[in-house]
Amino acid sequence: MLSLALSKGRILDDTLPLLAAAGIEPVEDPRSSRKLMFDTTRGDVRLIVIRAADVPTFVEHGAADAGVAGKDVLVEHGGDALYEPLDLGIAACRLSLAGKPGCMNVGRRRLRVATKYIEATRRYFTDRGQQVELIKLYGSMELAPLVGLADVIVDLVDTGNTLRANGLEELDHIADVTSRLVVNKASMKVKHAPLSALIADIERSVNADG
Ligand code: PRT
Ligand code: MG
Repeated sequence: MLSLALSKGRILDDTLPLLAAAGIEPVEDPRSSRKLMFDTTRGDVRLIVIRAADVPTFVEHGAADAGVAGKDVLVEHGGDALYEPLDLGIAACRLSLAGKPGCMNVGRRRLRVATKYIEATRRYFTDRGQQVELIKLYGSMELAPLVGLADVIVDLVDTGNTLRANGLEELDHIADVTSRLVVNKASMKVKHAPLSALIADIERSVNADG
């Protein structure tokens, strides 16, 4: 039995068609069910549906053999405990620095940066030799500059509509983000044949989709 961890929302929406093309369909629709575990049309593959940020943890501990997570989530999780054999090219967006016009002019004090992406943001400013004050948020980063909580934010941007709607502009493009297939290292040894076959099947779906 192989278990694959996915998260609700855009990752699930974009991953289900790739799995279907690989002959793996959940017997019940995880988008409408309240269940958290699903058998599939392939008897040896089971899906579990969890929070996006929890996918690396489940896979690292072997609670799932593999999973799909955004590169943003993987960078924050850190470490090298996971294999990352496949860029699925789905749920694409970019990590960007954004703020109100003129927001970078803070004189001699430190720039205050609000973000959910502490690791990526720390790396970005460290690379520039700039000392900043990091403010950890769990969502609605766009609000922070509007209410004086921060000078700038680091957040994911897709269409740019959310930034525009809040009067913010994109100041720098920090990184491109797509979702990756990640695999537990022990599973890769113990379940080598079925996991390699699953990875190859998903890779074919990704390439056919391109
Ligand atoms: O919902 P939950 O709190 O459990 O987790 P989550 O919010 O992280 O899950 P979800 O489903 O929203 O996102 C999962 C993954 O989708 C992220 O980890 C990214 O890898 C990827 N992804 C792709 C995005 C976006 N695009 C995206 N646009 N995640 C979030 N956004 C948000 C962004 O934070 C901002 O608020 O959408 C807004 C910007 O979108 P635009 O189109 O207005 O620019
Ligand atoms: Mg969400």
